[in-house]
Amino acid sequence: MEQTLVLIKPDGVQRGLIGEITARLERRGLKLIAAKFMQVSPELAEAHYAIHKGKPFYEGLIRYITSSPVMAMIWEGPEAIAAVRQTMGATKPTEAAPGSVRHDFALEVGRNLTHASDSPETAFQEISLWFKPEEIISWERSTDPWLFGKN
Ligand code: DAT
Ligand code: MG
Repeated sequence: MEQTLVLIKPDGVQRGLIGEITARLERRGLKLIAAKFMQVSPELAEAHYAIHKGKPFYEGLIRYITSSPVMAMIWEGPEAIAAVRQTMGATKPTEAAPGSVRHDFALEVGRNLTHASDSPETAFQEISLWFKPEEIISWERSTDPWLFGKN
């Protein structure tokens, strides 16, 4: 079972879209295993976006993610990494598939509402960067067999 880090960025929080976005993940069948509402420090932002350091949008990206609180979560499920990125849509909202979060609620790449891990390696790194092991809850959901069943 995969786990993936999801952030609802400051624009999502400010615009009152926490419920809308998490509802889509819940409705799809993904399972929430950790969540915290937090102000991101410059140190955490820089570690999270280290791969983008030096790019023209890097400084603005750090300012954006630290500008106001975020909702950080870990979601679990079969192919959770691909599933969540599909639910969020392409990085540039005008290229995001209709029905995706970024298509339905965003216009600009600099205000694209969410972050989601893009591979098993980055998911592992990002989960350990954002959450302590004791903040992650392994739990039995009564609907798991109806969502995670293989035939
Ligand atoms: P994603 O968030 O879809 O994984 P990414 O990892 O390529 O996208 O980039 C991280 C964030 O950086 C992205 O959500 C928004 C910002 N970003 C990426 N490309 C950008 C660009 N060309 N101009 C402005 N911001 C950009
Ligand atoms: Mg990315």
